[in-house]
Amino acid sequence: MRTQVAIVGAGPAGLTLAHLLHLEGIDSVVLEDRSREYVEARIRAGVLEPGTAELLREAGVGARMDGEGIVHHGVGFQFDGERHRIDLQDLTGRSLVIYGQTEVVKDLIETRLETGRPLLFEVDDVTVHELESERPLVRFTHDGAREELECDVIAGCDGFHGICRPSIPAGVLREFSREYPFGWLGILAAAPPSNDEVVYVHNERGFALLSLRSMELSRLYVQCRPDEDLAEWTDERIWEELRARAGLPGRPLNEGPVLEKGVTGMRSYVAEPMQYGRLYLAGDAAHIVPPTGAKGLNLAISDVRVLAEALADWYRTSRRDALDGYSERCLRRVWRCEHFSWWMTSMLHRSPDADPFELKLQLSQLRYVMSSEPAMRSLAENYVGFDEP
Ligand code: FAS
Ligand code: PHB
Repeated sequence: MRTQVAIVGAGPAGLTLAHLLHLEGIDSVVLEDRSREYVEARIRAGVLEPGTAELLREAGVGARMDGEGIVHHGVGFQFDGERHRIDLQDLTGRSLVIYGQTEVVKDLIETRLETGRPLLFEVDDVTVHELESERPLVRFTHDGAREELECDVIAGCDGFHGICRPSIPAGVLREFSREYPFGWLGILAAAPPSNDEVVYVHNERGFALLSLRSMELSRLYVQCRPDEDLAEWTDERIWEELRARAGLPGRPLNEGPVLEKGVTGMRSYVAEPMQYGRLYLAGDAAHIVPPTGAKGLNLAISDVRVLAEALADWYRTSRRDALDGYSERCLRRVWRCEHFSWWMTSMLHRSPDADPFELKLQLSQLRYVMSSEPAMRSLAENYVGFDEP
């Protein structure tokens, strides 16, 4: 088999890259180790920055998002028994689209299959080779046959636990990371959202997040231990904890059947550089942010926008400067998002060994942000994201 760009991973990064390349007339093959059903069923992110929404529209993949997505002009914060709102539209002139990552992935898969270009599910034993040469190789097993894919470039879009980043020789990468002593227990509930917009809740019992997927589906999270045993969290216990943390007099939470629940660990992680020879890393394969800033999915899309432009430039002009500058250009935005996600996480979560001093600092910071327009504007511009990827 031969192609121009071999893409490992059919998450938002890999699928978006494949389509952006297709629009440039660049051929690719997408290799995914899970089944289509598994990939389409993963409940993950929900907040699309305007830049992400615009890219999907421009790429012709935004119709269902515009039909079913919910536009949010603001974001809520709740602490000390009070609800506050930051008006994103007023402060930045930009708004968000609430549209599940699950739906984005379904739209991208549908679009890919319509092009007739290769998207192989349930591939096994993917390995990458000859990264320093001009003819890198991807080997994999599909339908019981061992295949070899020759290409010009490999895009490692295989997430944090993929094989591409670890294929870079030892000593090349500088890795930066922080593990958090807590995680999120997330539920999808058949209950109309109690809130019009996403609400971040600071509470002495721990963080909670009130989000949604539609006017009938709530997406809710409570901070928990990173190694939480899901079996210990009955639906009733989850609702009880959400009421205790996020309930306000006169603002009851709408409750309903829990359709899906899961625990997500939290870490900050960056691998530098995001490229080695003919291998380019994008999305979670290169960096991870705690979901408190709603950046993970948006960063992945931003990386592949830069990579697709750089590859198109190279194929058009044989000039390599955009490709050679890929990592440096992405990392500027990556580190801005890493800092913002860390800052939001530190301000809103109660670490297990938290002392009263930390609580006082957090409340002081939250009160300051909600009472100062420059501070609100700073949070708002980070939350809606920046134009320059
Ligand atoms: P992904 O991990 O989405 O995709 C990688 C793909 O590569 C997967 O389909 C995987 O099956 C495949 N793959 C892995 N190894 C492979 C191999 N060896 N061969 C072939 N394929 C391979 N972000 C937010 O903004 N908000 C959230 O609320 C949020 N919640 C999250 C919850 C969970 C449980 C997780 C894990 C992440 C969450 N994220 C959230 C972050 C998430 O949205 C990621 O940022 C986003 O999926 C990144 O997209 P990709 O880089 O494409 O990686
Ligand atoms: C979500 O809707 O899943 C969501 C919203 C905001 C976040 C993280 C997740 O910061």
